Amino acid sequence: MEKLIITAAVVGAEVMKEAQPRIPYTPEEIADEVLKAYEAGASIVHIHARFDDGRPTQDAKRYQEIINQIRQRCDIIIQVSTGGAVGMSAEERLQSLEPVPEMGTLSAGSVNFGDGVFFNDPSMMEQFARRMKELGIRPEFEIFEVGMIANALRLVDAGLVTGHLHFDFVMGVPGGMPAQLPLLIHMIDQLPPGATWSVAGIGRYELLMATHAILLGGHVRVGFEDNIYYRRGELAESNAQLVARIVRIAEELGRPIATPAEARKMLGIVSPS
Ligand code: KMH
Ligand code: ZN
Repeated sequence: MEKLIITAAVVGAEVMKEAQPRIPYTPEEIADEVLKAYEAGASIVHIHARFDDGRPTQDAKRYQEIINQIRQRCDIIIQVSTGGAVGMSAEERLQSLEPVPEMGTLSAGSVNFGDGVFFNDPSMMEQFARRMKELGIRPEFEIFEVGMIANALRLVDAGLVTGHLHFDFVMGVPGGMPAQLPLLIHMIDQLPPGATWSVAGIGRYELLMATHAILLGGHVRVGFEDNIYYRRGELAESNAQLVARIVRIAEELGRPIATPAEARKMLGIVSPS
């Protein structure tokens, strides 16, 4: 089986220090957390930006600062969020692409998200895909519901997404699809030949879905954005601790871990930003 790409989603837009005291907010805190996750085996980092007080922001300068800090530390693939937080406008969300990172997320439809709605109508999806294509940024389709795969493939058919296709199945968001193995298998069956995929299981489903993904030849996303616990009732010490557990399981199951350089090749990414 292919080497395993581990994505560390170290920040997110929702978790605050009150819930997980180790969640990073500042560019330095984020980059330090990224370095530890990289050393543990992550080859991609999915980043969001925060103000110093923890409020989410899509400010381009803040993203640039985070990217600079990460680049001083390691060569991990940097994937910025274009999802931001529920309620942000398209223009606000697109600012994170201004530093021209290697990868960006491309959410493939609207979904209830906790008490709110994560809004991504067809014209927004097209706008985001077009911008990423213009800038040469490799998209990762974020799939919160089964029907979103067809939405993503419509963008491909329209020529707005070209080259290698990579999907991230986000399973277990309250309001989105549940984290269930038959659903995962159904989604894998919908993908075009050559596409790669990862799973981000939310909360207590993170470890379970990650293990399914390792066995099924997919890739894995873990981190505080999706899950703040190591096990029931025990907060994780760091994002790296969650990554390290995946590395141990993968090695036992015969999936060696991809380096950032290997992951770049697998995902068709030309060069570091
Ligand atoms: N924070 C969620 C509303 C992404 O990063 O692209 C959206 C999200 C997806 O996290
Ligand atoms: Zn995110």
